[in-house]
Amino acid sequence: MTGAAAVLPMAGLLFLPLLLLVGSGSSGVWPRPQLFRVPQGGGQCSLSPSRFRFGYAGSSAVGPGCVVLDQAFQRYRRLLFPELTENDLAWDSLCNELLVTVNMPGCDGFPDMHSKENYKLDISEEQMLLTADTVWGALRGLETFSQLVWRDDNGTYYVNETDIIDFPRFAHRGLLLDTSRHYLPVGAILETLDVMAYSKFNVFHWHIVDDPSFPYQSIAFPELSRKGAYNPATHVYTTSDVKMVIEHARLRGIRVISELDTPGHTLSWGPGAPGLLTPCYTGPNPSGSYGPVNPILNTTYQFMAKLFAEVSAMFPDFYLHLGGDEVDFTCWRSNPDIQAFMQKMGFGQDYAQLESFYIQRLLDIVSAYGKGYVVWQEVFDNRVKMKPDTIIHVWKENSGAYQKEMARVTKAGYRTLLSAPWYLNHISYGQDWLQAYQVEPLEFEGSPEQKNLVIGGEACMWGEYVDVTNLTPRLWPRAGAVAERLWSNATVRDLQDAYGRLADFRCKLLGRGIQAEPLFTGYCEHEYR
Ligand code: CP6
Repeated sequence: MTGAAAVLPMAGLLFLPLLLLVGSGSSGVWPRPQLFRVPQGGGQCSLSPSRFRFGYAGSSAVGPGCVVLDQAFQRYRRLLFPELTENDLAWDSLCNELLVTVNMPGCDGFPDMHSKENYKLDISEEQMLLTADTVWGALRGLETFSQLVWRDDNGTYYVNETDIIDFPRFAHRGLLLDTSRHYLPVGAILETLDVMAYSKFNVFHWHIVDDPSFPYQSIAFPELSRKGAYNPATHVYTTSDVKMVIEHARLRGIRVISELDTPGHTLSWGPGAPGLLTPCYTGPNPSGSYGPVNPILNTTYQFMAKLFAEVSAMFPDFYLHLGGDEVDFTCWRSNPDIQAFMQKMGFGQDYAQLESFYIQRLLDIVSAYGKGYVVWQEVFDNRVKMKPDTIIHVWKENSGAYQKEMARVTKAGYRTLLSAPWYLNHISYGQDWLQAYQVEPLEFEGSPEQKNLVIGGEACMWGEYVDVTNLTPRLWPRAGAVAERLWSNATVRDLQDAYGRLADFRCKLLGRGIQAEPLFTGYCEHEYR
């Protein structure tokens, strides 16, 4: 038996009567490349850990000194040969060098929505070549290469003869972490970015603040975290923490999109920003509790302008996520000043119009800083006037209605991101990765032009029941199911094949020190701690 358990009886646990066979560990790449050719009777070639090198090809537009690749070479050497010691036997082999060619110059920038991530791997006994248009594509190719290398029972490393041409199906392949319901130490975020790179995710959506706590340490408004963080000394993200996360992500070809969700989900802002939130009323008197951001005050917009100026400069990505979800109108409704404003504006009893009034002003503020924005679907549902390049994030999962929402959003000409079927915080007994895997993001009624507006999706890890103790096993390997759906060809849907490769990917994660949970019964060739 090789790899994970060889045979998997699924009796009773699944609606699918599958008998799953795990392929040889060496052919498993997760997510599956677009074009993957293993020649008939193809050979295999040995690698000497102490001799092995990554090198820049002479024709490459980037070379030594390119930090993104120099550091990636070091990381992948360690991942490939974790037990490398000075005494390792060295031997000559033509597979002791992977030559990398990058066609376009540039190592210092940030990946963006339009970055090309395509690459080509030619592995034969004559040569090993990785070619990519950009350093970001080269990173994807290095990851694939690292998954092609395997070890026999004697501990010798091999790579099989292979041709791979690969590129992502969707440009935006995101993972949301919620650092408000529970604080996540920076180390846990950095580890998550590592595993995102292993599975070719390219967007970290940082839902950094919310009702329960405000861990973002603002320079302009330090009171926000001083009064709103769980612990203002320890449970905060300082500017240097944020910069560290952004650089760690950049070196892995991952964009960081921050979300400061307003006008709802802002209770933790209240103590540090007096006057920002709406006072709720019981009858004629303030009740002492607070609701969403107060949208009728000029001071609110002055505050937002200053805060978002800071956030726009802090996070280099073109896009900010502005939230806009789940605004509870009860408090607004109870407040006499808000009622009077509604009358004055002619909004009647339609509080969605008040929400739109707020969001439109916020969008104008952020646009003036030269940023684009992503918003949750309610902003579209409530007919807020938006720039045509706004991205609508579909999250409501009620009874399969998300397909209808995708149709409506794209029919209106907006680009869209899908998260509704991908809540990793939801768990159930059994193999719930299968549901996430079987989603087809383009399965809704619409023209080809509409389908083109689906730029990808995000797996979400909402934090109500998740902190650093259970984050990693709850994320991995389940998030991998979403990663493959967003990277690989739409035709890659074979559950039997996916099971084998995902179980194998999980074993590779254990080998890399990541506490990924098992899919089902079985074992890994090397049991790791
Ligand atoms: N927090 C915020 C949440 C959710 C949303 N926004 C959420 C609600 C219900 C489900 C999943 C997530 N926890 N700020 C909605 C986008 Cl099922």
